[in-house]
Amino acid sequence: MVAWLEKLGLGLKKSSQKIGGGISEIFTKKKLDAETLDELEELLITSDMGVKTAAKIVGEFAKMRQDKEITEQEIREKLAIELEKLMNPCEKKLVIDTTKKPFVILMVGVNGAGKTTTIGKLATKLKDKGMQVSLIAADTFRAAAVEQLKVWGERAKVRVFSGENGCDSAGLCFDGLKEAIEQKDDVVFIDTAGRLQNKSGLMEELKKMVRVIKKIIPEAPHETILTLDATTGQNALSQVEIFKQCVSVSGLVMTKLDGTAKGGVLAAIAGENPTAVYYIGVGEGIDDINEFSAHDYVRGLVGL
Ligand SMILES: Nc1nc2c(ncn2[C@@H]2O[C@H](COP(=O)(O)OP(=O)(O)O)[C@@H](O)[C@H]2O)c(=O)[nH]1
Ligand SMILES: [Mg+2]
Repeated sequence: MVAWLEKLGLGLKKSSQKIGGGISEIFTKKKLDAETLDELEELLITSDMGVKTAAKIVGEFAKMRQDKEITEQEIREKLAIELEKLMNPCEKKLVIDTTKKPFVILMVGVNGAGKTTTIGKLATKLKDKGMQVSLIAADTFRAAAVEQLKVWGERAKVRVFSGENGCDSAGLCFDGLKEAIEQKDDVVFIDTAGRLQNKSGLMEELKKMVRVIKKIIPEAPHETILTLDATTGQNALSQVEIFKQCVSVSGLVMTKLDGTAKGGVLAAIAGENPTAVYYIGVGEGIDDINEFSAHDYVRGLVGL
């Protein structure tokens, strides 16, 4: 756990430097007044927390006594408390119901968001817990995508179901799920394509995939996880909206929180389009992922 907190702190460093540095600059006169509140709001917006979330948080600061001296540390603590309150409802565990065999997890998200990598990381975790896991390579558009999933399958020592390059992804899901049922897999991850530049095409493909999945297992997919790349900042917010229009997103994984100053975007999502957050990723390695903890995340973000 300590190792993870260190990783998380390091990962969020750019974000916390921006927010922490901003707080130091704003509160040189150690006063909470209309001017500093405005500046704080601006800082939160430029830290990708979104207009609505920033206003809400600053509203809480405005309720404090404004004539009293306040230290930088107190500002950080207060910010962490308010952000944690906002984000707590999004802290959800990804629970695998083992009575559902196989438990089907559909991974969606734009190209490069980190779907395949996240599948590899999560498959490893579940396999280590003793579950029988398989992966379906339904991003059939690019040969490299299938190869990448196979590499993760080898690392995680789990079966990968794939078809011919360019084959129909829904058809592949159908065959892959039949195989998973025969093999009595506990969990199946379905990796999908994310070519958002052809939005309607992609969305139709995803919808078709879900229809086909339901033909085999009516209550599946049991989870539809949207993977978001933190470095895209506010764009992640519109991705949540777009994907929710097309599939029933049950939770999020936010990747690449390492090396970006845009870590605040998760607070924007919590404020504007609350969605369960299952995991956060802070690197490319197999262990660079952990369950989302609002408390740890917020403290890392604010630099506490
Ligand atoms: N730094 C960093 N890189 C990541 C993370 N997750 C994924 N990546 C990298 O992002 C790139 C795209 O990931 P990929 O899984 O192929 O995305 P996909 O197109 O959604 O399947 C790869 O180079 C990954 O190694 C993360 O949490 N941190
Ligand atoms: Mg991929």
